[in-house]
Amino acid sequence: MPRPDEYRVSVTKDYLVFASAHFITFAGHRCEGLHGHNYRAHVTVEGELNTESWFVFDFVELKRIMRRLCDQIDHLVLLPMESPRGFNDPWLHLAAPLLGQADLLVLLGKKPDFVVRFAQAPAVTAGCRVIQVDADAASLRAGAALGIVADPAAVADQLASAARGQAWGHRAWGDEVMRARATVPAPWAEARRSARTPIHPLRVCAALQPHLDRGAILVADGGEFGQWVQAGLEAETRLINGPAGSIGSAIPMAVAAKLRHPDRPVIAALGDGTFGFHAFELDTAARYRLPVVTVIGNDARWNAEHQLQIQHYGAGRTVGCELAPSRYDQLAAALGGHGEHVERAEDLDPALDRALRAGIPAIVNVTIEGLPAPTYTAGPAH
Ligand SMILES: Cc1ncc(C[n+]2csc(CCOP(=O)(O)OP(=O)(O)O)c2C)c(N)n1
Ligand SMILES: [Mg+2]
Repeated sequence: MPRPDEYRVSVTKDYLVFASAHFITFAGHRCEGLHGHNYRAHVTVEGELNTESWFVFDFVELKRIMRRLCDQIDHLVLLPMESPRGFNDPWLHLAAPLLGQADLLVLLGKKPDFVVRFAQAPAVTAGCRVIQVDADAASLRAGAALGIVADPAAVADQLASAARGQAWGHRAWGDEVMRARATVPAPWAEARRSARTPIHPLRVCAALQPHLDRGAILVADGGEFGQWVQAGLEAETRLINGPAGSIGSAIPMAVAAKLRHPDRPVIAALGDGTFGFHAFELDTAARYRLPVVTVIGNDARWNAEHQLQIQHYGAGRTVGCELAPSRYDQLAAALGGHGEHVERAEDLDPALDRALRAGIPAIVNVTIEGLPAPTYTAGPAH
C-alpha cells in the first residue's frame, strides 16, 4: 500500500503482451505457438508526486519501457537446463560421490541451488571455493570466492584456451574422476545383453546406443526409465527435462531438435506416464512432417512415484500409480505416424530401424521391467 503522501500509477495495454513456451519457428521468422502461453504485462509504480511535473512517473516513458521489455522477451523459447539432478545426474555414474572432494567449484551459468546442494558442506568440502560466472549480476552469491558477470560460454572458451597453454602436473584426481565417470556397476554389462522379458531398461539403451553413435540426438525425459536412459546412454547431443525434473516435454523438445537439425535423427526416450503428459504433440510432429522417433519404456506405471511409496510406506501400501499396458504404438498410427510394439529384446533392433526409416513420426512402445532408477552410492546398482 502506498503511504498517504505516495501515489501509484498502473499501466497495462493491449500491446504489452509477450508469448513464451513451446514454439516452432520456420523460415522467414514465422512462429507457430504449439501450446505456448501468452502473457499480458501489468506494471504498477508507486512513489511520491514530483512537485514540478505533478507526475509520479512519466506515463509515456513507462509504456515505452514496458514495450521494450515485452519485445525483448517475446517469442523466447523456454528450454530446460541440464541437469535436473545436478550432483545426482545418473550420467555421472560413480564420479558423483567424488565431486564432494573438490577444492574449487566453477559454476558456469549455474546458480548454487538445490541441484548442486547449494555448493555447501557436507556436499562439498568445507574449504571448497566457489567461482560463479553468470550473465546476471543478481544471480551471484555473496559468499562466492569470485563472482564474474559475463557470458558463461565465452568464459568457458577463454578458460579452455588459457588452460591449453599450461603444463598440468597434478592430474591424478581429475583422472580418478574421469575413470569413475566411465565406470558403471558390473551387472550392467549383463543387463545390456539380457534377453529377459519384460525388457531391462539397459537392454533398450544397448539398442539405442549405435544410433546415437551415428549422430542421432537424444531427448530423455521422465521417471525411472528416464534415469536409466540418462545413465545408460552416451550422446553427443542430449536434451533432458529441466532442473526441477518436470516431466512431459520430450516430444516438444524432439520437435524443436528436429527443426534445428533436420539432417540428424532425433530419438526421444521417455516413460509411459511421461508420454501421457503431451502425447498429442505427436500430432504436431505429424502435421509438420517431422520424423522424430519416440521410444516409450512402458512399465504400465508411474514407477517413480510407485518407488517413492514403497520407500516411504512399504511394499503393501502403494496406491494410485498403475497405468494400463496401453498400445501407444496404435496412437501413432491413428495420427498418421508409424507404430512399433516390442515385447522381446530380439525385436528391438529391427523395430528401431523401421521407425528410423519410416520418414514420419514414429512410436516404439517397449514393454519394460519397472525397475527403480539406478543408484551408485547406496550399494550395488539394480
Ligand atoms: C509435470 C510433472 N508432474 C509430475 C511429476 C512427478 N513425477 C515424476 S516421475 C513421474 C512418473 C513418471 O512415470 P513414467 O514416465 O511412466 O516413468 P517411470 O517412472 O514409470 O519409468 C511423476 C508423476 C513431475 N516430475 N513433473
Ligand atoms: Mg512408467
